Amino acid sequence: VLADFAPTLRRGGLHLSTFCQLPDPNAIEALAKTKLDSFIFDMQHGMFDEAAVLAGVAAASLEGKPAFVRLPVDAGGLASRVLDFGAAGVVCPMVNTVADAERLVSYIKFPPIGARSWGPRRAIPLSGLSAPGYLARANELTLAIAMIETRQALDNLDAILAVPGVDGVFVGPSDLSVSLSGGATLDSAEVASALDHIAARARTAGKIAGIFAINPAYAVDCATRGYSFIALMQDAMFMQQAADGAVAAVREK
Ligand code: 3PY
Ligand code: MG
Repeated sequence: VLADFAPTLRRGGLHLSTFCQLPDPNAIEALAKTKLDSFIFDMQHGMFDEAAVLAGVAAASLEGKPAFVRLPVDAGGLASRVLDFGAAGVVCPMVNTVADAERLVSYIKFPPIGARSWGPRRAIPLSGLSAPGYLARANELTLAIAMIETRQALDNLDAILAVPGVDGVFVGPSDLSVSLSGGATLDSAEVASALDHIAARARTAGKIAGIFAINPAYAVDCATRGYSFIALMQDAMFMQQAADGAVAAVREK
């Protein structure tokens, strides 16, 4: 599960993930049967706790799909733990400074890049590697992704991208808009104009450019702008939109 996706993602191939906020492993099993490439279990705004991450990684891996985890704010220590559970990488919200990025890397990468503690109980069997093999390849295979979602993060973008061990950045368009507009809107025009810049700086740094896309049209636009790691909508949105679409198709007859 770990071995396949990271090199493709690093090469900039389109990778379509989604945010999972509903922690039931049956829901993840169902989504794992779709053409989505991976999942991001959301411990920040979704209902995922550690037990749900553990069960969710199992459900996703039944279909050979990687599962990332978005951490709560200021919970970097959880990063090593979810990697030990077999998560393929960590998406960390509100990485605003070089110090934030370095702290993230310290939890995710083994020395010499970081200071991750050894104990990949679940990660080793899921990776199909031996313990020495996992130690040798974990820094390459498990991803540290820093969310860029404030004006401060935007100002520090190049420095954050330059931190060794940061594999990529991931735009949170809503928080970025809230920050850039001083709390005025979720839909600031300034975000749209920052999107090309962020993708271009990430690609120049040789790092992954990721973003959350609220709908397919936005995802297509982001892919055109150079984003390759796209979280396409959220699990509950898929359910609601499919249900409303089906109901409308019947009522409109
Ligand atoms: C944001 O838009 O702020 C996000 O975090 C998307 O998940
Ligand atoms: Mg956000």
